[in-house]
Amino acid sequence: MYVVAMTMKSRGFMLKDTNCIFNTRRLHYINKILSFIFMIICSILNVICGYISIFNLMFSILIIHSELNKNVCKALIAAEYVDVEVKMAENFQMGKSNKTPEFLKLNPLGKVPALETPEGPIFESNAIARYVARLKPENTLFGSSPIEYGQIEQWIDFSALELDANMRAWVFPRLGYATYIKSAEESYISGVKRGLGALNTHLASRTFLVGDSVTLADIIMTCNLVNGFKFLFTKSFTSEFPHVERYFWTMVNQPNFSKIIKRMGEVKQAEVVLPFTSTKKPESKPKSEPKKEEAPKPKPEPEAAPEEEEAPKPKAKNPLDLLPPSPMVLDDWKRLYSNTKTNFREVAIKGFWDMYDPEGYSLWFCNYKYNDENTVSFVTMNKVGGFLQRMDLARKYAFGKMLIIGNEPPFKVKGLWLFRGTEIPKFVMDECYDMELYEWTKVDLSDEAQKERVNQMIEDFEPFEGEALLDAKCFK
Ligand SMILES: N[C@@H](CCC(=O)N[C@@H](CS)C(=O)NCC(=O)O)C(=O)O
Ligand SMILES: *[C@@H]1O[C@H](CO)[C@@H](O)[C@H](O)[C@H]1NC(C)=O
Repeated sequence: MYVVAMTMKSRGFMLKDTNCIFNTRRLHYINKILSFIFMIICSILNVICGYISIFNLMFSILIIHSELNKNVCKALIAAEYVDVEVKMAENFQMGKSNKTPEFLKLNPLGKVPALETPEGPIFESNAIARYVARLKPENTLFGSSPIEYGQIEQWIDFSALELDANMRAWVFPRLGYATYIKSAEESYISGVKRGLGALNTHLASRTFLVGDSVTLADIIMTCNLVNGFKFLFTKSFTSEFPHVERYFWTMVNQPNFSKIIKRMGEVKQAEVVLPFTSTKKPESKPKSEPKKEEAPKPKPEPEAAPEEEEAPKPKAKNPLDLLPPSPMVLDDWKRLYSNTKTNFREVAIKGFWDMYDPEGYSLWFCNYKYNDENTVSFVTMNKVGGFLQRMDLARKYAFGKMLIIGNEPPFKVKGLWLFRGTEIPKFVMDECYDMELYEWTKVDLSDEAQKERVNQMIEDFEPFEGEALLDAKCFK
C-alpha cells in the first residue's frame, strides 16, 4: 500500500514539472489534496488487506513446507483437480528451514516436502498427494472401482521405485551428490530403460495410465518424469519410447498440470545428459596416480568422499616422531608408488621390499566388519572415501590401499596399511573412528602368501581373491 501511495505522490510532482498551465501555488494545493485522497484510499485498502490476511489465516489450512520441486508439484496438481487450496510455506530455505525443530516435528527425517494440516503433519510426497486428492469425496483421481484403485497404486509405486529411484541414482553423481562409478551408472540407466520400456508398452493404446481420465497415477508419474526429461532423457534416448514421450507432453500440457509445473520453469527436453557439475569429474585423470594410466579398465579417481568433516590436525609433538630413526623414508616410497608407470611389479613392488624396514614400520591387513551392509556401490565408496579423508591426520606416518571388491553387492572392503612403528599408532586408533569398523591383522612377513597378498593389494591386482575390483583407493 505504501508503495502505491508513494508512486501516486510522485506522479503529483511530475504534474508540477511538466504541466505549465498550473501555477505553482495551485499546484501545491492540488498536490496536497491528491496526497490526502491517496492516504485515505490507502488506509481503507490497508484495513481490507488486514481482513484478507485474517481470512487467509482462517482458511489456508494446508501448508507445504518446501521450496517448489517436482515432489511438491504432485500435491499442488492434485489440489488443482480437487479444488483445494494448498499453500507453500513462506520464505522456506532448503538446508535451513528443514533443519529447525519445528520442521522436524513435521518430518523427523528433515526431508522435504512436509505438509502441515490442522489434523497433524504428513511427509513423503506421494502420501501428501494422496491426502490432498482424498480431501474431496467423489472425485476420480483415485479411479472408481477396486481394480482401478489397485492399478493407480501400482503405477504410483512403479514410478517411485522403478523410475524415480534409478533416475535419482543416475543424476546424483552428476550433481556431485555421490561418487560416479561407470558400471553403477550403466545399471541405473538400464533400470530406467527397463521401466520406460514397460511404460511405453502400456501406453501404446492409452492416453491415461488408468481409465479414461487423469488420475493420481498420471500426476505422480508425470512429476517424476519431469526431471528425467529436463536433465537426462535426450531426444535420441526417448525415441525408443515414443508413447512415453507423447504421454509426457500431453500430461505436462494439461492446464491443471502446466499451471503448476511451469512455476519451476519451462520444461525443455535435455539436449545432452546433464554434465558433471561438481569437482568430481570422472573423466579427469587422477592427478597424482599415474600408475592408473596402464590399468586395464578405468577406475573412478581415488578422491575423497563428499563428507565434509574436518580432519583433526596432527598433534604438535607426535610420539612417532620420537621413535629411533628409520632408513625407510615414507615419502620416497609414496613417490616411487606414484611415479611408476610401467613394470609396476619389477619397479615399485621390488622397490618397496628393498626399502621396507620392519623395525621402523609395520604392515597391516584390514577387513571391514560389516561387509553385508555394503549393498550400494557409491555409498560403500563414499564410506571408504570418508575413512581416507579422516586419516589425513596420519599422512606423515601412513600409506594405505583400500580395495572395494566384487561385481555386485554386497561389496567387500579390504585394505592394506603401512604404519610408522611396529604397532598401529595409538593416536590413529583414538582419533579415527573408522578404525574400529575394521578387523586388523598384522602381516606376517615370514609367510610368502601374505607377502604376495600385500603385493596384489599395492598394485590393484585383478581378479583379487577371485573377484573383480569395483574401486581401489590409495592413501598416500
Ligand atoms: N521420498 C521422499 C523424498 C524426499 C527427499 O529426498 N527430499 C530431498 C529433497 S528432493 C530432501 O529433503 N533432502 C534433504 C535431506 O536429505 O536432508 C518424498 O517423495 O517426499
Ligand atoms: C482442472 O481442475 C478443475 C477443478 O479445479 C476441474 O474442474 C477440471 O475438470 C480440471 N481440468 C481438466 C481438464 O480435467
